[in-house]
Amino acid sequence: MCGIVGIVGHSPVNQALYDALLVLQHRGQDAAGIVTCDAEGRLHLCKDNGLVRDVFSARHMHNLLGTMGIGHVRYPTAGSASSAEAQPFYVNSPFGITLGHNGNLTNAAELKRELFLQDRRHINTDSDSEILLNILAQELLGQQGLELGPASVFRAVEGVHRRCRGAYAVVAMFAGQGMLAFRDPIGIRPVVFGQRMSAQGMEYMVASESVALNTLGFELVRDLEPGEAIYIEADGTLHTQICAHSPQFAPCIFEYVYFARPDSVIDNVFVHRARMRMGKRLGQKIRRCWPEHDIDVIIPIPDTGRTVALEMAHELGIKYREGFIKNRYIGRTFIMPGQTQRRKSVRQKLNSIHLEFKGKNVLLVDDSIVRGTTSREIVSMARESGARKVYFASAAPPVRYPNIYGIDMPAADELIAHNRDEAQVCTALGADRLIYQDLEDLIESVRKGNPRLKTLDCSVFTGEYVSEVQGEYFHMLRQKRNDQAKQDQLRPSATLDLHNHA
Ligand code: PIN
Repeated sequence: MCGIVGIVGHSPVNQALYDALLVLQHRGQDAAGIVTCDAEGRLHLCKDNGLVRDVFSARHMHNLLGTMGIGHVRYPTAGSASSAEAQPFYVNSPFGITLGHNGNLTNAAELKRELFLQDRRHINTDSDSEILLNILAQELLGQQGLELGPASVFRAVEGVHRRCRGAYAVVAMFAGQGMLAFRDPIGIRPVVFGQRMSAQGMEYMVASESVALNTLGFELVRDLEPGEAIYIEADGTLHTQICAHSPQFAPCIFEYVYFARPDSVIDNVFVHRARMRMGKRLGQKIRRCWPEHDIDVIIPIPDTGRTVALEMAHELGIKYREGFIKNRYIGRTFIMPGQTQRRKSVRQKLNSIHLEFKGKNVLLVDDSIVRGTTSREIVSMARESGARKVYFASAAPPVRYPNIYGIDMPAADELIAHNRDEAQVCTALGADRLIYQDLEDLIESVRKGNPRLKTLDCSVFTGEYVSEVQGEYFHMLRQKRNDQAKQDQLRPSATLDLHNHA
């Protein structure tokens, strides 16, 4: 997962872009980058691996001149260890384009071949964002006359939609000309835009999440529609257009489960409210399916688990207690592969308050169970803290299939629920009972906020993908994720940033 931002303002945008990336840091901790464009049309780029606060120094900030710019934070994905893959990417022809992308192209290999053979373009990284940038550049080049303006930009985006498959929320900038943002025709990844009045006129901002607009004093105008593009000229003139022929609308449900910040509104749904509804429905399920339960206390696994657990407790009339304390200062950990280390890292991050567990039947609540390694460790911590019975509830249904739309998830066979039924997952976690949210309830928890959301991408639960995907893609994905895992094990002190996503 990644975060994107772009601003067309009337005063320097370097600080605002930096602040926006800080607010979007949860979407990617692997690398960060900003590119600005000054009054002469010259681009200034700074990007590297690391957290936002570590990538940009005061010196870098001084060099990021101009009133228009874009930024990106990147989540670690398979094969992306090199800083050469930090974004935004740049291509000099035509016009000098820079681009940042959130998502994943499922036909990247084919596009890369096409770019080389037909378009004579060389792709120098394994990043599909570099491919996307070159496709956009090529689509602009292929047009009659070389005028850059809303019409040619939107036609180029149409071309991108025609050629690219998968998920992409994109921000791009044309040197000295303007900023472009667009969303794939299925609207899988989120993008919003907002405006702010300044003394010199209206300023515009696009971002992955509305929270970035809020903190910078921009008013949220709306989400981009699936297949829609927005082009803001350097002087602040705004243009929007739907550039896809038959857009569908199936945004990713996982944004609501835990990726997005709770204070964001995505596709008109308050993320926080969606999580509250998940808790309520999960509570109702327990009342329905386990009326004779003997739960003494509900304990959340911080952070996302809290909202869900609180609503469950309310719904069931059971006590809610904080039983796990998270170390906020954990920072970077040097991980050696293996169970002992994994155990240690969970325990460095979370510690239990014994008295909340001792002699009690506890229900632990988390947003989801993915690999299961953290969850298993937490169940055993609860037992060691003296719990009599340990029950586990997940606000999302079993995650059984790989994500192909830009969420960094392990290969299918590393998912604890892959090829396991619920009872088997419960045993694997070492819990006394496991309660999963029903998919229908999860979907309704989100849809209640916006009934227009007829479909959501739920592929990690169902294995049904909302876009057309070639069978060989899954084979390639398995290879890539497995190869990456092997590589990580070979690195003498493989580093993994232990950010807040378990
Ligand atoms: C935690 C979000 N959430 C916690 C991410 C753990 C799965 N894990 C998914 C649970 S936070 S495991 O809110 O961002 O802090 O099932 O793979 O062990």
